[in-house]
Amino acid sequence: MIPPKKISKAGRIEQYAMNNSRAVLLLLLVSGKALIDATVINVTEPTEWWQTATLYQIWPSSFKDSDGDGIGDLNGITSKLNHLVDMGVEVLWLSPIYPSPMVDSGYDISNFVDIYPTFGTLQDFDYLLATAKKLGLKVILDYVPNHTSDEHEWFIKSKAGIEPYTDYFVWNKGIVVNGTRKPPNNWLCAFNSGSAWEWVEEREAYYLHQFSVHQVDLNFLNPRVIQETKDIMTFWFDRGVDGFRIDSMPYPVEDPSLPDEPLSGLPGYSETDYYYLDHIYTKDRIENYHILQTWREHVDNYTATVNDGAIRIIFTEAYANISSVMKYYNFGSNVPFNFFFIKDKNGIESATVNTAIDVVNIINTWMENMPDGATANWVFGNHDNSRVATKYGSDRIDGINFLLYLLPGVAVTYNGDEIGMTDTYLTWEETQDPQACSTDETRYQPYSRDPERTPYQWDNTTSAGFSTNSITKLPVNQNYLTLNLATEKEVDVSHYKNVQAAIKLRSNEVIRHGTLDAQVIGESVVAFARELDGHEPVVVLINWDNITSTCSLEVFENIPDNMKVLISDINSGITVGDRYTKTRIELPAYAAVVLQGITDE
Ligand SMILES: *[C@@H]1O[C@H](CO)[C@@H](O)[C@H](O)[C@H]1NC(C)=O
Ligand SMILES: *[C@@H]1O[C@H](CO)[C@@H](O)[C@H](O)[C@H]1NC(C)=O
Ligand SMILES: *[C@@H]1O[C@H](CO)[C@@H](O)[C@H](O)[C@H]1NC(C)=O
Ligand SMILES: *[C@@H]1O[C@H](CO)[C@@H](O)[C@H](O)[C@H]1NC(C)=O
Ligand SMILES: *[C@@H]1O[C@H](CO)[C@@H](O)[C@H](O)[C@H]1NC(C)=O
Ligand SMILES: *[C@@H]1O[C@H](CO)[C@@H](O)[C@H](O)[C@H]1NC(C)=O
Ligand SMILES: *[C@@H]1O[C@H](CO)[C@@H](O)[C@H](O)[C@H]1NC(C)=O
Ligand SMILES: [Ca+2]
Ligand SMILES: [Ca+2]
Repeated sequence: MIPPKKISKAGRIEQYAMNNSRAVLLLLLVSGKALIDATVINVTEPTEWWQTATLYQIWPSSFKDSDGDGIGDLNGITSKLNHLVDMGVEVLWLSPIYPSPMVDSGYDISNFVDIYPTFGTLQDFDYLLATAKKLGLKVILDYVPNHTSDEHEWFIKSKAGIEPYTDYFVWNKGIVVNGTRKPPNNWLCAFNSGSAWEWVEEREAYYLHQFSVHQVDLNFLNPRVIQETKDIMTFWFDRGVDGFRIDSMPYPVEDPSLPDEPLSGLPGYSETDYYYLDHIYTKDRIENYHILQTWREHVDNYTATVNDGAIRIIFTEAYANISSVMKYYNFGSNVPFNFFFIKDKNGIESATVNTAIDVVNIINTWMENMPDGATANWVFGNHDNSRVATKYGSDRIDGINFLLYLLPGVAVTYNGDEIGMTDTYLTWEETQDPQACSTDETRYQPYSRDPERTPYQWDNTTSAGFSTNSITKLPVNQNYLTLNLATEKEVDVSHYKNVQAAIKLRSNEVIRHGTLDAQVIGESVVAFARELDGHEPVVVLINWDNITSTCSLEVFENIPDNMKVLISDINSGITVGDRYTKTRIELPAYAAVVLQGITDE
């Protein structure tokens, strides 16, 4: 879950068309942007499995359809778990699989302890889990705590005033002004449709919904609600999951005194638009961190009770500023997702990633703000944002994957990005995302998340091998005949083979815990060195711009004079095994390479 998109879905390829380094320099001077001081950053030696994990996000309705109804399902996922093993990933993260009226793609849950029938049954889930364990994969579920579907039994009973559900949600009688009843304050819901309060005649009160009117906010000040959330986690741990990715951490708790929120002053928003207000009483509240801490304690208590030596993890999602995000580390999140390659510093606008300097700044800002000993992580795409190939351009796919897999810490991949899948164009009639459907034919595109949610492209057969049905829930991208996994496995060089090679390199001690030194070198080359005493260093170079760039590795300490190519971007013309002297490396436009030092010979 993500706050609604702002007016434009900026950050797409046109933003990156800057192909003249002079223009870049000029732009930098004008905007006053500068490179954060480069320093060599120490990386703590990992002691637990998750600290170097590769996390693979599966969007269940579009991964693999096992029964030909055109919709992905659990048995389909199970049948394709070998793909994760082949790729080299270690952890599977499933986006919501729970029963839901599907008002918001399953993020509106009507039962937290069952499976959406279209996806399968609890038995199918157990089989998926058992198969995953056999293959050595860990499994993480999405957990969506802040609200329930308005069809959830708790809400139905709460509306009717049946105990103990009466106070499971945030109810308020509102205020009467000149004989007319009004909501208690000016809070707006995030779907740009006005008030966050909805009147229920049966209960003679308003309920709070920070998102759609069908997503009812739970009352986290009620200890019973907290207990319910713990019981839900226990239910899935008992079945064998390894942890949770908790959705939208900034939203569970609001200020209980319900004060009006101030105007944001942002231009271009009408009174009913979410960004018309500054959400100081409904987002990023300190109480959310305390709830996270309770969940952490619950998870650790569970582990202590079953005493099986397993390590259970909590990853958290929060689009917020860097200090708010970093704080989740201190309150029990193993890894708060790093979205700064996706969203800007406030977590609202698209990230600015125009230049090599932007890239290096995002890396160093994260590393330098992390608490001591914490584990970094990198995210370039997900179900809420444009695909990497579309956002960064197809010329940069391999370079982005080198960043993702060879920077220290956890790498998070969204299914399909490993083969360079692109956003799919959908007509207004084909569009299903409620965030887009609530707009109109003339402006739905920037709001729609369907383009990044179309079926996985397995091969060149019917529906890209996703389904035996030629009609699928979301349409298959027409480029599947050439862009698919089978083809990428068959040819000698492909994005997929490079991903496999990069993931393989993660078991090298240098990548596991070598130091990190990230800098811009040459005209516009994103460069980072990973070094560890007693091991050959690894250097990654990504020419960010559309010009040939010549660079030298002398800025890095202790790099040997000669380097060889371990992995090279498929369009670069550079061959694996090629050698370079460190003082002069010429990189074609957009080329990306992974180099390793050669000291003997
Ligand atoms: C990194 O570790 C080295 C060796 O332990 C130490 O000398 C150096 O001060 C550390 N650097 C930072 C930035 O902590
Ligand atoms: C209440 O109604 C009176 C008379 O119509 C009007 O002058 C006043 O502004 C109203 N107050 C509010 C708070 O709307
Ligand atoms: C609350 O619901 C909205 C809408 O689904 C979501 O975006 C937000 O992140 C949710 N918060 C939590 C904590 O689940
Ligand atoms: C964890 O267990 C301890 C000791 O049994 C207990 O005091 C504490 O309340 C538990 N915490 C949670 C979040 O359940
Ligand atoms: C980050 O967000 C928090 C919570 O909204 C706010 O209190 C803090 O001032 C912000 N920090 C910065 C540096 O903008
Ligand atoms: C379809 O894929 C197979 C295997 O990947 C390949 O051998 C065949 O040539 C492809 N056919 C077409 C029409 O692209
Ligand atoms: C890169 O530059 C070449 C030659 O100037 C041009 O043909 C090509 O379209 C450019 N590519 C991009 C992605 O801007
Ligand atoms: Ca199906
Ligand atoms: Ca809430």
